[in-house]
Amino acid sequence: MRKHYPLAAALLAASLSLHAQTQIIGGSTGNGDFEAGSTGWTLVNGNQPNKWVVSSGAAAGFGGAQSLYISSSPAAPYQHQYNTSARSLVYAVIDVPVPAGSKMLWMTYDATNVGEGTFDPYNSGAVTDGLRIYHGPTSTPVVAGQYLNGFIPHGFAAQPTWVRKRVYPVDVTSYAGSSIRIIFEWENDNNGAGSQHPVAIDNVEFFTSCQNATSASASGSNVTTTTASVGWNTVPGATAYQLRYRKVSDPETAATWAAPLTINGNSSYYTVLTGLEPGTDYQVQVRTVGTACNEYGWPSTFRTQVITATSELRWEGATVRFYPNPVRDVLTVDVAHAGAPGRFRLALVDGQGKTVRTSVLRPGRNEMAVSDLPAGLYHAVVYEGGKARSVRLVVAR
Ligand SMILES: [Ca+2]
Ligand SMILES: [Ca+2]
Repeated sequence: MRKHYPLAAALLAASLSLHAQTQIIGGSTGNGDFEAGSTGWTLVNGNQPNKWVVSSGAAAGFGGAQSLYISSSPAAPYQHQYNTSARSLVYAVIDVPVPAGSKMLWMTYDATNVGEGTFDPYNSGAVTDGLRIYHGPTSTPVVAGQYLNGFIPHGFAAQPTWVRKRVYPVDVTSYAGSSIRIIFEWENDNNGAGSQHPVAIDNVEFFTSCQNATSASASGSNVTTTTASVGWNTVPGATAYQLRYRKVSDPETAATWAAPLTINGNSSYYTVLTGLEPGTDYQVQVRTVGTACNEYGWPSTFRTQVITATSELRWEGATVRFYPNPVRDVLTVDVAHAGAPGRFRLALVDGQGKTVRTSVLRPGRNEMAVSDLPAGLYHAVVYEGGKARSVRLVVAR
């Protein structure tokens, strides 16, 4: 039985500037955008019925003319669909050079996958038709139809639209000066269940940094609607720390990103950002001054709290909370109840009565991307057996 230690993901816009992190692969460099076909990648498909291909047929939303995706088509044109009754286990592999002196490596990529199952950070086996990502030495054997062992996976399903993903950093100290193998795994079972489309990936970017302990972060009570207390670990020999931040949606020319804050003193370990926008995703990075390595550490993201109201449904011992309302990009649905998983189903219905989203609600936190929906009034309808309750939800642009 494989043991999975999944990694969390968040939005990230890639960046490259003087003394920034080092971008190893991205855009046409290393064919991270798949515009040069599968050059630089090894597709390990064997005789599996659902295969990795690099072609032009993926669901709209990828960059350029091609992306990497799963297809059951035996020959071109490759449809972006899979055979849900034929088990497949296939890999797309890239060996990434790691510069000497590197300590951390992280990856960002665009992806979409409906498949089957919902990624569960505590049980990644819940993804029955989905993507997982592994890393290991370049000697790692990769064989279609055979499981990998012992590597750290990250993966997901149930994402119908393209989103930017970020994989938490990997300690690459032992790979510095050589290469690390990154492995994208697609697996589907043969239960006949699963929804089109399967996974597609584009715009893969890898970054490294010689920084290790200086990753900045802010979370929980350290973040309010307009402020964030950002902390980091101190580094021996540093005379100061520089911190830059921006809204994830901001360009790299944003003033708070182009001109970092300087916090003097070796023992400084936090600063408070003010004037932030409520309900907004921010990205933050920190680096040292006065040390041999002055690259930024791996970036983290945080979301300021929302001011807008929470809408809530309550009945028979259960609470279903929707927020923010109005919502722009991602609707969060928190479910508290003592019933079985999958007790509730959610449908999002537009003003014309058309169902535009459906989902099975898990106990705990659920997220639904709504950034592609037109602005307007919707009803979030929660079903339990034959019963339904709804709240009014505003999608704002
Ligand atoms: Ca592309
Ligand atoms: Ca399935």
